[in-house]
Amino acid sequence: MKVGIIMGSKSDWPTMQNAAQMLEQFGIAYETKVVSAHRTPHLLAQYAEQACERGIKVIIAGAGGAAHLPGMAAAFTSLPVLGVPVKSKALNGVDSLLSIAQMPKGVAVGTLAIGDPGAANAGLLAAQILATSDVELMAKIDAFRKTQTETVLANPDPSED
Ligand code: RP5
Repeated sequence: MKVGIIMGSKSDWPTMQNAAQMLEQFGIAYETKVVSAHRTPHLLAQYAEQACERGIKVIIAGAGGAAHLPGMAAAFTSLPVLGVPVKSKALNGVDSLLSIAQMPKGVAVGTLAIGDPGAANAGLLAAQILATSDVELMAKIDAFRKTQTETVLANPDPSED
């Protein structure tokens, strides 16, 4: 497994599956697991501490509300941690975003956008990180971006299907 996708609750999966789909698109091996900073704190410590020796290169961590999972995962490992703020019912994910983004100096979390686009981009960014030491993967990402650009340029009229 190259990427570990963790999330605070099973209820985060509809959002976090966007990260998994992006990794699948590039043929990157990943694992998924519910790991909660608050409900299973010892499991979180164990997961993050063992991730590097298990061969994980990047951790994607999604959580909503008082979203401490990405920051606490980053506290237990030197691997890059990408945080996805999951949309919360009460505050639409602004609480999640601020909880993840405002890390103190010295412990880094790469914070993505709230919800589905953020999860998809976490998968894409994880792929880009892995591609820095994988020429074939970099070529796949270049091709993905080229297709995306060509699709936009080929469909300039917004009123057409
Ligand atoms: C967070 O609390 C989880 O990441 C989730 O986004 C939120 C709600 O969890 P559930 O009550 O749905 O399990 O820890």
